Amino acid sequence: MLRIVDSFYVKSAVEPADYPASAYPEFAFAGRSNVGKSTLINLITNHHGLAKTSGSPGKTRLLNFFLTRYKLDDVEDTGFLQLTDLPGYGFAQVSQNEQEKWRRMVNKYFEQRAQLRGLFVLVDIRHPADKKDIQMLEMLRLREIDHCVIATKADKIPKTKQKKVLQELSRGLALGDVAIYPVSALKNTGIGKLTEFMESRL
Ligand SMILES: Nc1nc2c(ncn2[C@@H]2O[C@H](COP(=O)(O)OP(=O)(O)O)[C@@H](O)[C@H]2O)c(=O)[nH]1
Ligand SMILES: [Mg+2]
Repeated sequence: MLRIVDSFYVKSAVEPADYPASAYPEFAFAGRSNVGKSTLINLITNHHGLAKTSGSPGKTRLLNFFLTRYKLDDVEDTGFLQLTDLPGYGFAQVSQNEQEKWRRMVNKYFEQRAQLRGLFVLVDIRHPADKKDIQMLEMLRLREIDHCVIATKADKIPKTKQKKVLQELSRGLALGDVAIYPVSALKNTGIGKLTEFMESRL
């Protein structure tokens, strides 16, 4: 089992020339503003306050890079991987110009980040499939970037209804074979699926 034991904020960047130069395997988190990206990064690194949460939603318009050290308990191995908090999308009051900047920044990242091993696309378990999320998933499919979907804030939906809600979301997002996992940062449930995803792609 993969366990993150150390984590640091490295830097924020827009242009590829400013990305951290290290070539460690990298995983990125995408989703609408306020969906829970920063909270999830803090939880899987077990480092509260590592990624800034909430406060001013939509204001984080940079790629935020984190370096972590992990341990694989079963084989007593250790190594480094990087996590990237992608700028949130889908804020209504954001101008056309800002949206274009966002698109350019994320496209460059997908195009140029050679060590990118996979994406976590976060969606709020309470909301039906959303156009912006569908567009993000489309982008990943076209670029053949490995990904799974994380349904956040699972604590907001009773356990008995989750299966049905996830099926509907999967259909609405046209996921096909792509997995969707419920996670609650509040209750600390479902995190194992994220670490499994990363471990299998190191
Ligand atoms: N109930 C609940 N709230 C959550 C969960 N994850 C995040 N939140 C809340 O959602 C808000 C936005 O979270 P944040 O991580 O800043 O979202 P980001 O904009 O995607 O980085 C914060 O108020 C969090 O406390 C969760 O699993 N359950
Ligand atoms: Mg955030």
